[in-house]
Amino acid sequence: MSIDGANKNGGLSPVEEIKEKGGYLRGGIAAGLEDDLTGGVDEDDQSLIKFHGIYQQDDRDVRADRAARKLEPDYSFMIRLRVPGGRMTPEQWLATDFAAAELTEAGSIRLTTRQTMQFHGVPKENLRAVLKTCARRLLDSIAACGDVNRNVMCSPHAGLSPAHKEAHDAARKISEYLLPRSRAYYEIWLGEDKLASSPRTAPRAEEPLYGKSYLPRKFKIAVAVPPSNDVDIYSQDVGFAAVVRGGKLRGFNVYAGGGLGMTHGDRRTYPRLADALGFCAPSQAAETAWQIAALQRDFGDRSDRKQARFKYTVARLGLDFVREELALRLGFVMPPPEKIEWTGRADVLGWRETPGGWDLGLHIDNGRIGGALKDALRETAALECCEFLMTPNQNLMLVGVSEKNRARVEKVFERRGVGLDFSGISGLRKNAMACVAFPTCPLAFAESERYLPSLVEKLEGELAKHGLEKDEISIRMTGCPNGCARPYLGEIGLAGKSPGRYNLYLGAAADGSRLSSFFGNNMNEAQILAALSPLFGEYAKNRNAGEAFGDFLVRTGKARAPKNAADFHP
Ligand code: SRM
Ligand code: SF4
Repeated sequence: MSIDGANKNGGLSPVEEIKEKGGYLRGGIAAGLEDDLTGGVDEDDQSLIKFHGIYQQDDRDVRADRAARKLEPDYSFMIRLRVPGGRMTPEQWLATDFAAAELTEAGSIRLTTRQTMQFHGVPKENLRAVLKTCARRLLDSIAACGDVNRNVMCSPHAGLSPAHKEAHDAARKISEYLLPRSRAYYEIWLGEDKLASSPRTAPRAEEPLYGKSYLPRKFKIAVAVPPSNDVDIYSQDVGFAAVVRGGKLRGFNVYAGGGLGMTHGDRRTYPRLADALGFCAPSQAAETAWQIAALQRDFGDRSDRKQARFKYTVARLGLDFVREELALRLGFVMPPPEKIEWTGRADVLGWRETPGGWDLGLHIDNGRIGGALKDALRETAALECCEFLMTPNQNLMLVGVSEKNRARVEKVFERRGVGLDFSGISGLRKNAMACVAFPTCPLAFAESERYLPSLVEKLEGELAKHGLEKDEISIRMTGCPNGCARPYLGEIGLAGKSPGRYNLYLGAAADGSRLSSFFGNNMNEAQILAALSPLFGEYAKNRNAGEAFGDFLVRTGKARAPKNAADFHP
């Protein structure tokens, strides 16, 4: 089977050629770093540099003004780290805090929806320094972006039970197993000698999984530990859900073909939930992930990047084909998935006692860490009294704090004026997520991170009229339909259409097992409030006991449970 086997619709997409000619992710990146006539890098290298976890961006707030003054856009770079399962040591946290403070223009850290962090505003001349700072603490950004397997997510709390710990081990193993083998990252960023360190010359040996052209598109994997579906397992290209019996990990249910990105006005694109493929033992998880990625490598569409995600491959080939092909590659037929149950996706906020000590769940508004909060976290890290866990909800957990250290942590936060009592936060704010969007994201049509908090405040006013302040309702906003904050899995989802305007999606299941569907087109704030307020009122009056908002909307016919691509478009 050839690596470009899926190219039957005509020419390869331009990115395919860039990858093919890139010499295993090297291209002209190293030379481009030396070019001080521009703050950016060559166009082809902008594609290749992503595989190193780096995006070239420009400040969109000043783009028009600079263009009018005939200046180059205000280029800088975003670096996204690879942190499987979101776990960091205090030493690692300190390194990233230092890098953000000293080596970036933004100065802040941005936790992402896939349990890692980004640095925004890294000038070209500081890229190496940031990556070297991280490397000293065994952190890297390899494959955090690009057409490869991305950061592997895992229900964050490794210390809750032995099964949680095993799930984390599996996530780490999958991440390592599916890493690109090219030494390009070490050569370009860390100064490793090319000849000395790259004795392997045969192409397939350099990249046994990916080959010269890597995957047709990004590829995402998560490991969940039920009953929490915090990782949104059905949105992943491949999901592993831990099957735990008698406190022991028996294995994983395997899901495949999820993904959320779509394009306004293109009905061939749509969000899709992953299907259950079967069950595998813990020892089979990494190989299963590898073989599913290999299947996508061989059958994914390399001619049209809008159809290249694995979800479209699964939809095109059918689940039976995927199962049979996978069995051939794995050498065994997966037994059927086992029974598991989901209860929700939210993080536990505040202090809670666990077998490994005290945990502190911190609500972080849209994952942005700066100012006093950043200072408090740095001082806490310096105490070396806990692990730092980034959650799939853009929050942070400090875990494994002893009784004595709990008082020290509290003092740090008190001194910095950062509250630790989250009981006053509304259920909506607690379950709110926004993608980055402006000013850094080149694909944003509308604000997201900078706007959601004020919209939530207005919606809180509406909820209060009906006594719903404490009800856990999820709201997720993105600045475009790509779905980076998983909006189509929010009970209320908003996807940016143009400045100040959003498409509204409603009716997802609170446990992430059902997508929302299209509800309203190109709505401004007043229209969004006018659409949601009466629904809140009806929910307060007519819901069944314990019924979640999304379920209520679908049961009462206010929102549709989506059946096909048309349900996501106006
Ligand atoms: Fe995303 C592209 C930010 C999670 C679907 N995403 C981007 C870029 C890199 C824009 C670009 O291509 O130049 C954004 C950078 C903005 C910035 O300035 O930082 C961006 N995505 C993010 C993050 C930081 C959002 C956040 O607020 O946390 C998340 C980083 C995750 C990570 O750590 O790896 C992020 N992106 C997601 C998710 C959610 C997930 O993976 O759980 C999705 C939907 C799930 C999926 O992949 O189907 C997502 N991002 C996309 C897409 C649409 C892909 C598609 O299938 O069509 C794009 C655009 C693309 O790939 O062409 C995109
Ligand atoms: Fe950018 Fe769109 Fe992703 Fe938001 S959803 S970060 S606007 S690509």
